[in-house]
Amino acid sequence: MTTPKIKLTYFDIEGVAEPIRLAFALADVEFEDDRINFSQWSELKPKTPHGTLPMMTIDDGPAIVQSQAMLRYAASLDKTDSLYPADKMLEVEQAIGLLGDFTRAWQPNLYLAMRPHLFGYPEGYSKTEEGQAKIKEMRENFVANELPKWLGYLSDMIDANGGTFLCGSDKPTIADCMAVATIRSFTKGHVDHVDADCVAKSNPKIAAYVERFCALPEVKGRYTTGLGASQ
Ligand SMILES: N[C@@H](CCC(=O)N[C@@H](CS)C(=O)NCC(=O)O)C(=O)O
Repeated sequence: MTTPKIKLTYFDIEGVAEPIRLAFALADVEFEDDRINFSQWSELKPKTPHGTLPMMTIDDGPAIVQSQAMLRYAASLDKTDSLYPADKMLEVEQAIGLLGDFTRAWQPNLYLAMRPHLFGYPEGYSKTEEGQAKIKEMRENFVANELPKWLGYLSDMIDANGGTFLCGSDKPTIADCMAVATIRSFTKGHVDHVDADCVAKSNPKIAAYVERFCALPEVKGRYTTGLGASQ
């Protein structure tokens, strides 16, 4: 089978496209990493199926959306079949489900600042004194009281599955691609009131896991900030 021509369009951030990019890197699959800026986005948004990115085309075919679909597609192109082995389906899906819960638990802390109307607050709320205090309190509370719980679930999973990656092998799966992107998003120092060392302080085993993943030859040198950047 010849490798299809793949174009992945997303913003110039890691976000929900990064697990897909990592999976392509691990599977040694070439793709066009199309990163757009926000002025390009206002023109493109109405032309996308759901008004969101990432978006993918395969052999110039119709637009495909939903990052999770693309992540599993990337795994299907892995000739070594290690990114999503059939005999690890339950482990991989459990880990991906857990990461979805973790992200959903964190999202209000992020989006209250960006989209306050979703939470019943007026536009511009995050610029007010009250809004700023609320966001600070929520994020600090999450880092102190919620983050350790989610990182603990992940490190328990790694421990129960042999101590290297989430799903029990010396090779990463798409669950690890998603986990590393999710965890790294807390460690780049770009979110107000979230210290870049919060993961390392809260759960050193998880910090070591991210470093281990980022030391893989296919990933090494990829990052300049956050956990894994020293690899
Ligand atoms: N469930 C979708 C979520 C897509 C999504 O919400 N994308 C955001 C960026 S992470 C977006 O396009 N935001 C820009 C906008 O809504 O205008 C996926 O995983 O692909």
